[in-house]
Amino acid sequence: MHDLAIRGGTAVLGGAVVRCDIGVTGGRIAALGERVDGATEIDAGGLLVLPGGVDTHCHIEEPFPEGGFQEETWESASRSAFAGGTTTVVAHTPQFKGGGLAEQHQAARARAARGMLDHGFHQIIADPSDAALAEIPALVADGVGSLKAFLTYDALHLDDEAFLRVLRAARRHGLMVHVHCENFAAINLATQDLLAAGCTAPKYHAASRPPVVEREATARAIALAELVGQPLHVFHVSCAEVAEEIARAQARGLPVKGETCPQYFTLTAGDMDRPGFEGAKFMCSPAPRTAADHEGVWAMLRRGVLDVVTSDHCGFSYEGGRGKAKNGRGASFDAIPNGIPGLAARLPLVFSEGVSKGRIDLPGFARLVAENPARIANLYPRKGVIAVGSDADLVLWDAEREVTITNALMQHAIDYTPYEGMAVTGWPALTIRRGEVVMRDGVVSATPGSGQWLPRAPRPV
Ligand code: DUC
Ligand code: ZN
Ligand code: ZN
Repeated sequence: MHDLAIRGGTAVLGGAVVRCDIGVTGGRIAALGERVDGATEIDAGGLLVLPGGVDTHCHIEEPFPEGGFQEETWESASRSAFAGGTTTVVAHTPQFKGGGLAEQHQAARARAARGMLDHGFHQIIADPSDAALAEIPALVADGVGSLKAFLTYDALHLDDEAFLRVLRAARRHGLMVHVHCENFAAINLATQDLLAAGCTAPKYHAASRPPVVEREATARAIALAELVGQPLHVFHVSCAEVAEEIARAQARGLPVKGETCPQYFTLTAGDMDRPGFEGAKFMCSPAPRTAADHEGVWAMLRRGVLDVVTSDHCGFSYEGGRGKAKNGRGASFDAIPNGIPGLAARLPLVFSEGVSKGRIDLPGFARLVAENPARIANLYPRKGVIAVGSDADLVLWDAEREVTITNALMQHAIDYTPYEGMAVTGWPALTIRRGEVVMRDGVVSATPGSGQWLPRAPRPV
């Protein structure tokens, strides 16, 4: 007799789709079989049973260099994640130029401990001074398994020497490097030209950073990682032209992988050309591309060149002092915060555009949103899979349910969703985190403070 039995569902496990009961004891999957009994039983008849979503690219309650924090707190992000079937996230700890790592790391852990999501952190390195790099062993001992490098953004960007220092440090300590690839100088020059020509509206965000800006930085990041012998994970690949650089590296046998996000197969640069200031709601970097690029992204997902879909959840409300219009509704595109919320929408969008439209199969879906992110974050097999011994993180999924996305359904702290009005087929009915029902029919019930820190082991060096 298990603590919990999930009975009569159709589970996606072991690369197959099988009728199977699941027994949960002590928060872990303890049995998979035809007939499993539990002190509590959940009827999953007519539903799919999927591994809980693992979102390895989120920005939650991050502090800004100028002071203050992002609006999305760990508690609101947890609600949003559970509403959308995600149970584990890896978020970011900042480093400010001239600043250290340990204090920020401990503060980020304290904030995350107030939420309900199981979580880890990527440590952003914005200033790889000797002093900062000397702090890495203590972070590794505490379970930080990865570094994050930005090749653009004023406050964060690394030049080649600085990026090489990050790659070398990661190699020394067995850490993964995740990288935001866009050419900083090219964006700066294009932005100056656009502003001088009076082109200030949100839609010019896309013009300031076309695909070649992303492709060049991706090729450069790969080459520098090859030089150092360091595995690399390219974040938020926006189109096939960029993914081709990853494919070429993979064909040469290099340990380079790539992720994409739902915005790159649902939104376009045209969304930033909506009337007035509305386009700001769709501004993220890299910029959304074209409808044709959506198909290119799917082709790269099917080829396995890109094998992870995360949200890059980074919410800024439309209204308010920390939001998109913080510099006014007439602000030029370079003065509008970059980022869109997507934690809750991720699984429904990948399922609907992927499985419901016949682009990928169910095991492929589970790999993209759960197993592969867990693998790249070194959380597998504790997370990302339905298997005996794994944490009982599960989503009971109604594959037939048709839903029109609204902001209220997202349950985040942000006052809009870029996916408002989109129709999806497939929706989470119930989310289970470590054996506890944390969302049923849209009602989130987890207790704040119940999320667990997930220490991530370094890879052997
Ligand atoms: N781009 C990023 O690189 N990070 C957060 C949000 C965004 O749009
Ligand atoms: Zn980024
Ligand atoms: Zn990001």
